[in-house]
Amino acid sequence: MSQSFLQYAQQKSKQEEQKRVFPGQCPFCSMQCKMQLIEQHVEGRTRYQTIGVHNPTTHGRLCMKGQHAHQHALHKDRLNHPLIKRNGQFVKATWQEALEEIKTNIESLQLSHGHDVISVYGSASITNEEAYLLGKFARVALKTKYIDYNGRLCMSSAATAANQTFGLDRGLTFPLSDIKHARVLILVGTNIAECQPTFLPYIEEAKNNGAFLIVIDPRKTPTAQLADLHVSLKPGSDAALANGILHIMLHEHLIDESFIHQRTSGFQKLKEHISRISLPDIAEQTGVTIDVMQKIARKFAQEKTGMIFTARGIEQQIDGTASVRNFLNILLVTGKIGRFGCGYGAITGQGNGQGAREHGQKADQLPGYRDISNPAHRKEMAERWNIDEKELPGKGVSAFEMFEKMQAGEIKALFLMCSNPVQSGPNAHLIQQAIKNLSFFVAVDLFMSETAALADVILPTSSYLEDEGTVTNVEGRVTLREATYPLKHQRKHDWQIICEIAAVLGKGSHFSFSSAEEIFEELRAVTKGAKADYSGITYERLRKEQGIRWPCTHLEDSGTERLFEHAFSHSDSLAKFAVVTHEKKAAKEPVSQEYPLYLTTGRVMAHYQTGVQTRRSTSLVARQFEAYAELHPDTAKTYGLQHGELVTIKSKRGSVIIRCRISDTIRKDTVFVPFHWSKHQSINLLIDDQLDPHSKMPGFKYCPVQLSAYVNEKLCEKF
Ligand SMILES: Nc1nc2c(c(=O)[nH]1)N[C@H]1C(S)=C(S)[C@@H](COP(=O)(O)OP(=O)(O)OC[C@H]3O[C@@H](n4cnc5c(=O)[nH]c(N)nc54)[C@H](O)[C@@H]3O)O[C@H]1N2
Ligand SMILES: Nc1nc2c(c(=O)[nH]1)N[C@H]1C(S)=C(S)[C@@H](COP(=O)(O)OP(=O)(O)OC[C@H]3O[C@@H](n4cnc5c(=O)[nH]c(N)nc54)[C@H](O)[C@@H]3O)O[C@H]1N2
Ligand code: SF4
Ligand SMILES: [Mo]
Repeated sequence: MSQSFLQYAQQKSKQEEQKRVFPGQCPFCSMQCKMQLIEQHVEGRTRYQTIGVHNPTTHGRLCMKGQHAHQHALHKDRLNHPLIKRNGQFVKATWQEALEEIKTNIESLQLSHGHDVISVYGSASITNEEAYLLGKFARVALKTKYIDYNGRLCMSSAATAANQTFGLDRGLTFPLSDIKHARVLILVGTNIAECQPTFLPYIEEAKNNGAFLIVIDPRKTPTAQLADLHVSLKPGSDAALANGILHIMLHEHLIDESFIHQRTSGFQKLKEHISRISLPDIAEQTGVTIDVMQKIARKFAQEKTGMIFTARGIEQQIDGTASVRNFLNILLVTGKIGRFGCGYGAITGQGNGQGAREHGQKADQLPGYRDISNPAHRKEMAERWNIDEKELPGKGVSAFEMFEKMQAGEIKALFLMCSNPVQSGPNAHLIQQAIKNLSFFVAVDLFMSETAALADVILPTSSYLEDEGTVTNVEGRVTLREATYPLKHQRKHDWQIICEIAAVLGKGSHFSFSSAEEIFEELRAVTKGAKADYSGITYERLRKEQGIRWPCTHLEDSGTERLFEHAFSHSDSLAKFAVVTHEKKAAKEPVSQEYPLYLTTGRVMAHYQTGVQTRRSTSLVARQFEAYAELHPDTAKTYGLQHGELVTIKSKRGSVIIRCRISDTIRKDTVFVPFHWSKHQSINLLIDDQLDPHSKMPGFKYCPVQLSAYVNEKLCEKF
């Protein structure tokens, strides 16, 4: 007995010896759960396991995506060395060859066509250091005005709305720990249970304290299932619904007059506008009864505290900015912002959805939320970058508009870092054609994505396990992602790749960084005095304090938990009401006899974005291996469709073939399809490319379609 115990103990200690632990932070959503990868050699085999690590945001929780993230990071499909396309085939190249190829092509194109011939497309899945550096690379090394990023398709409507209403855009205006103190929560177009699973306990805590939960979503999602009131509105009708709620609030005098008087401007105009609204019209447009609107208005106004959260359901609309602003109007008329237990939460999406939108990847923006068209901001940044202000390019165009310019031949080259627009952009046919039209295209990725496959040069990069840097999470908390897993093969970090290309283009002196921390030191310095001020944050502090919420203006500053307690960020300190005319919706492609159903798109718990990463994880694929079309049983009956059958879904732009999932969790006039799958399941082949005029967001959540049972004609011919 004692001998076998000894043997056991010896074996155990040997295993422990062979065990290595790597710190990390999940590469997926905006919760940025802290984790550890445990690598263990047992009986000749290496086993991997990811476990959660305690931290102030998620307290050690992980969802299924985080638990299996290492499966894609360690996957055999990872790119190991640069690739150059020769005669239509990718061939293995050295870094020197790849850099030479890039230099020659960029220099000759810019010589013939000017600096703006090249565009840069970035991402909110890279670190703050890399997002900052990419913006600097476009402006200082390439000297092009054309830079934008995938966050344009993600957070731009919420960001624009918050800027217009409050004068500042930070995802949550309060710490997550305040949520439990709110008496009523309104969630608009956000499926937290599947998209930020480790956020959900904060909502549950509020509910346990007696909070009333209202979820506004055309589907009864796992989030909506927790609601005290689920409002299943027609897709695309959020702006109208908010007008209905405002109408009742004003009519029944459910408003906070002293807050409106002291802290806002523009109320009179809103009041006049709302007085002209007809509630029966709103009920017709939204599919929500006046009774339900009354319930929301009364509950939200009468409770002492309340919060409103929005995400892509309301935001990814061609009136997304106006719709969000109309929900912010509700916060303002009831005085539920700037005090404890109240506020606005734009649920950020990608891991660095917050930070990556602050530091210069946007077409109109310089680091720290500076404005590229503001002469004072330009002067400041030119000085800090040690360039002449005249050399600093002006404002470019948004993500999708860059593809339009590629198609038109005006932009002839693209440097793409960490995105897969062929699958994630609207009107995917056009994006594909635009990319094929390029003279030169460089993609930096972990894998041969659908978009990278079209590149002339692919550069292999490091994953979350290997790449250290800071990431700003959903509550505006800047966190340090430690990463010590060895960088294998010929892979390089995104920031190293940027620096090396800058060097071959003769701009090395502006990009002479040898670590992420060195870049962060520059980012701190240049954001001093800007709206998104990181100047008080250091790696050392982040390690010690486990994250700091910006603005943080000096080393003794503990950061900012709650925004707008005393003043909003507009120069007059007031928040601005917006008049939102929901009739503008007429600009949207209408449902018609030919295209009678609304298509809306989104996510499932097991997969992430275009699926390039999660479709390579066996555990996640096992949970969901293909796309599906969620349909109401009555709709399925109308079209003669059975659960599990294939259906063709067609819009004016294209069609896809997808398996039906029949469920009464969705409206009868609506079909839902997740966007994680490619080829004939790529739902963006159907989505229109009309953009919100303020944020330039496409309408991913609204598209008139028709359905028909899929018939395989080739197969039919055989019988
Ligand atoms: N599992 C998973 N988690 C993720 C991601 C992922 O890909 N997979 N991606 C991350 C990213 S980048 C983002 S941006 C977030 C997205 O997070 P969410 O915005 O929560 O996710 P979506 O599924 O895109 O859309 C949310 C909901 O909007 C609803 N909706 C559709 N149309 C309308 C409408 O007209 N009005 C209203 N009110 N609601 C509507 C949909 O039914 C859906 O349930 O998730 C992040 N987390
Ligand atoms: N129909 C529809 N379309 C949508 C949406 C929707 O709800 N419906 N949502 C939109 C939203 S919110 C978003 S955020 C976009 C997302 O759209 P994309 O940005 O296109 O999606 P990802 O799949 O995250 O693409 C990231 C790519 O970068 C690679 N990658 C991962 N990590 C790294 C890294 O560290 N460095 C580099 N260089 N590469 C890396 C991955 O392998 C992958 O190929 O899609 C948008 N498109
Ligand atoms: S996907 Fe989001 S919630 Fe899930 S483990 Fe990763 S960061 Fe956490
Ligand atoms: Mo996103």
